[in-house]
Amino acid sequence: MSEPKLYYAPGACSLAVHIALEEVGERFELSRVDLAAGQQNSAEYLRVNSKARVPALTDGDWVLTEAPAILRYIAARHPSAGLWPWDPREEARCAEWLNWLSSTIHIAFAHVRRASRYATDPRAIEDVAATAKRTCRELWRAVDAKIGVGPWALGERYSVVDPYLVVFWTWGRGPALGFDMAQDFPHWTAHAVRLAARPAVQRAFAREGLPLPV
Ligand SMILES: N[C@@H](CCC(=O)N[C@@H](CS)C(=O)NCC(=O)O)C(=O)O
Repeated sequence: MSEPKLYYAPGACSLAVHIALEEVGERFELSRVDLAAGQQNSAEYLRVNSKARVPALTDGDWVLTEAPAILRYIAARHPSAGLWPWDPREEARCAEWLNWLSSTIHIAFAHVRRASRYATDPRAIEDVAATAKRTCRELWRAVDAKIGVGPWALGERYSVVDPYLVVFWTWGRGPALGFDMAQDFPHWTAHAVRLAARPAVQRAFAREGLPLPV
């Protein structure tokens, strides 16, 4: 096996992949993409991922994009780490979470953070962002209820869903949403704090310069 390279941006959804790589103990390289500087649109990066997004995982000439697919790949490559359940119902539950997070939760947040992609009139852009923020609050509440007492998203089993979830938890506390995570989403916050006790999570947060959930 050669050493994979993760293209990431600090605090972006690539953080989930970064944590998963740390969890399985695989040697990997990190390559930072400066999103604020628009590096995702550079010719050099577009040759890696023509979709102009992070994460991308490369292994020699082989490139994989889309966070859920990369998480599944890392877990499948290291079955002994147990990050992906192989029981049909548990596996389906895992896929259900990943799909919801990437197709609904992430996209709702994108309407707040990148509202100008969804409207052109300045007032419409403002409205898209404000409406999406309310939608995010409802979705954040739904995630909180679905996590329940955990301890993990799938119950007793820690899986790739858990590091993916913490990404959205950090976005909740960030400036675009500014939610009081501990007060408004206590189950999700307990989950994030539990996650923060894991050495793999601590290494990834430290490397990306992010404060751990408290
Ligand atoms: N569907 C993709 C979405 C990736 C994505 O939107 N990544 C964001 C960071 S969280 C990004 O690269 N944004 C740069 C941009 O929007 O220009 C996935 O799940 O991996």
